Amino acid sequence: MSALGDRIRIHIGDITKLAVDAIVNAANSSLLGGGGVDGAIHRAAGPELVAECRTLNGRRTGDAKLTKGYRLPARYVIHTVGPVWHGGGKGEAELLASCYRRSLEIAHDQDCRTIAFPAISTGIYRFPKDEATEIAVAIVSDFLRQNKMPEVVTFCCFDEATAELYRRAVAAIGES
Ligand code: AR6
Repeated sequence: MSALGDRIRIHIGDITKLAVDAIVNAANSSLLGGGGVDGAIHRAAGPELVAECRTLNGRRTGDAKLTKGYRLPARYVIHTVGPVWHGGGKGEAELLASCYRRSLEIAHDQDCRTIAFPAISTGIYRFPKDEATEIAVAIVSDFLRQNKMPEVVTFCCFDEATAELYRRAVAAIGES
């Protein structure tokens, strides 16, 4: 199997454009769409996506659920519900870690080779970006060490400043 560093990629851009097996959506507990990356994914996937989401009856924070990708280049969407940041004392870090873990478990069970994550909870839900990045990189690298699939995980960053946080966090696991 290739080295851990070769299995983690950092991309700057719009996650709805990525032709990977699965993209992860930073959804809310209704799973019926919203703003931010969620809105972009629903617009790009078309109305069939919300129709399938209506059959799912929502999800709890920290959990995730798979749907098809419809008009997206990605085959699947894994909808996960990140925590709203309330200052850090309400289990936010563990709930965010659970979003990454559950999404990876679903991708693994679905034999996805490639998966892309947005920076879950760091927009409308206000999770501090540096701490969120460390959690994302730690959970993904642990999972990749223990599993062959997914082969490659892409962190899809919407701006250069976020990408720089990911570069530093990925470099730090290489040193540990
Ligand atoms: N591609 C990649 N990243 C994106 C894109 C995109 N097209 N659009 C935004 N981002 P957010 P949250 C980045 O607010 O904080 C929705 O209403 C963005 O810069 O989308 O988890 C849901 O329905 C930020 O870094 O998600 C929920 O109610 C990151 O994606 C709520 O927002 C996440 O920002 C979830 O809030």
